[in-house]
Amino acid sequence: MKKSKVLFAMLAIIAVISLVAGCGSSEKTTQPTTASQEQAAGHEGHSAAMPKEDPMPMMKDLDKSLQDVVKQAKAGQTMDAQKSAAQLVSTVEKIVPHMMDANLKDSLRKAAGDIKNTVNAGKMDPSAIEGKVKTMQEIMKSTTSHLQTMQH
Ligand SMILES: [Cu+2]
Repeated sequence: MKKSKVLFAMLAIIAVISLVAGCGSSEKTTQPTTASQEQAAGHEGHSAAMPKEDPMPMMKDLDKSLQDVVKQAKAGQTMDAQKSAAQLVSTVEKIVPHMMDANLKDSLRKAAGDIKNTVNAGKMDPSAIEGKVKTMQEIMKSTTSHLQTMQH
């Protein structure tokens, strides 16, 4: 009888300890949430219509997709280049809602679309996309400085 009581007490203690530990860890996970909520509030400051995301990491994704397209086109990896070009266009669509310059929006969409169409048409020689890639890079530079004029 005594032994089982001791065992029960130990189990109870273990239960309490794990409960306390559980509480501690859940408190920790709530902290990043409040931090991102603050960021979202700051973002809403410049336009409530925009998605609550930072477009700067998307610009990095865009640059990576562009580099992938060039690399894969040079290597003759048609399927991969087409996938990267599709990625390029979908990233542009995520960035566009953050832009407040209609002409720049159009230029960015057109430049990405041109690259996608060229790659999809199977024109894989570097000379076919070289000029379009340069144009895209110029517009990306303008887009980055345009986005930097806003608070994100
Ligand atoms: Cu924005």
